[in-house]
Amino acid sequence: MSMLSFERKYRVRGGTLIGGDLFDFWMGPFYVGFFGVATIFFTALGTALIVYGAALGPTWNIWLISINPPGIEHGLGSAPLREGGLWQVITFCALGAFIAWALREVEICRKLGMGYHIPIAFGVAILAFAALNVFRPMLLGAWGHGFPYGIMSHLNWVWATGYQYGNFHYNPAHMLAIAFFFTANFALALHGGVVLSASSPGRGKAVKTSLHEDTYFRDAIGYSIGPLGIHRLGLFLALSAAFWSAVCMLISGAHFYAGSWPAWWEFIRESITWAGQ
Ligand code: 07D
Ligand code: 07D
Repeated sequence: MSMLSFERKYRVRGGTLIGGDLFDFWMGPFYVGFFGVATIFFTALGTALIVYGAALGPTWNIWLISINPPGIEHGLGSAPLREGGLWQVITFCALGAFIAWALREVEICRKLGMGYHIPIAFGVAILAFAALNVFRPMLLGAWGHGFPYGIMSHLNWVWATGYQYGNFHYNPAHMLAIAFFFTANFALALHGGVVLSASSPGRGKAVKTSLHEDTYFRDAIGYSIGPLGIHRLGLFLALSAAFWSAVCMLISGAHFYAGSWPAWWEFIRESITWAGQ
């Protein structure tokens, strides 16, 4: 793909975290960098291992392929390749690829003199992944508590893990995470809606600006958070959703709370003024 005329201005050298200017160049539209090479390495190795795991059987059906974690009996030790060892190396590759990608984002931010909001946001997604397949298994004492890598099999894991704690909807951090996911969607719908309505006034009419957007919300609900504020709110809502998701899983297990989540709420029945009623 040819370089757009204005891109040359922004293709500045420097800002790398590692390797000096060794990989400080672009391939077509893509910045390479040390972490670009590292991402490709981990992704290629991880994908090759998934294909190898699939080749071991029993199916090539894309929906049913599953690379499973080791059995609980292997604890936190390393397992033979065919008994969960593959899952362990693939997990390492996945984390390597995610973290290298986040650091590549940091390098691009540094080149452009921007803040680090995007890598920080991706870092929260990585945290959620690590909560499921690194921190929680470590807290529970076995890699076997991680989720399997398969399109349908990872859904079975979510289902089974949820029912292990009775009704998972009663997990208070799961409630918070869901409320943040719903609110982030709500905020994006309002934001997308108001921007499109201001920029689509109808054929032949002048496009409106953010002053109209602000006025719309002041007229409707008495307050507008403003053009910068809506993006701060959006990022806060989205990151909170993933953060409380990580928390909801880290508190589910013998290290913190192993019972059923509905039963956890019993303390309210017993401790507040209406106890005994
Ligand atoms: C749209 C950005 C683009 C990303 C996409 C995902 C792969 C995997 C793997 C062939 C919003 C690309 C997918 C590279 C291919 C193989 C072996 C992001 C967008 C399009 N899930 N999950 C899906 C992952 C977990 C859950 C779909 C990944 C947890 C439920 C896709 C992870 C839990 C449902 C997928 C991960 C969980 C899904 C669509 C990692 C709790 C669905 C994802 C690395 C978070 C939905 C069949 C999407 C579905 C779905 C990928 C983790 C629950 C295959 C990569 C263990 C309940 N998940 N997932 O659009 O249709 O994300 O499943 O953590 O219903 Mg999942
Ligand atoms: C982990 C993904 C990280 C992704 C990364 C990047 C690539 C590259 C490349 C496209 C966290 C991957 C990138 C591979 C792709 C290209 C080119 C994101 C992750 C790093 N639940 N529940 C959640 C709801 C129930 C249960 C979270 C709703 C049941 C369990 C969220 C409902 C039971 C777990 C949520 C519902 C149950 C969860 C997921 C409704 C099952 C988790 C979002 C309406 C019987 C998971 C940290 C998330 C969690 C989780 C929502 C129902 C169990 C809050 C709306 C009652 C076991 N549920 N749930 O975490 O918290 O994203 O994970 O019923 O483990 Mg739940």
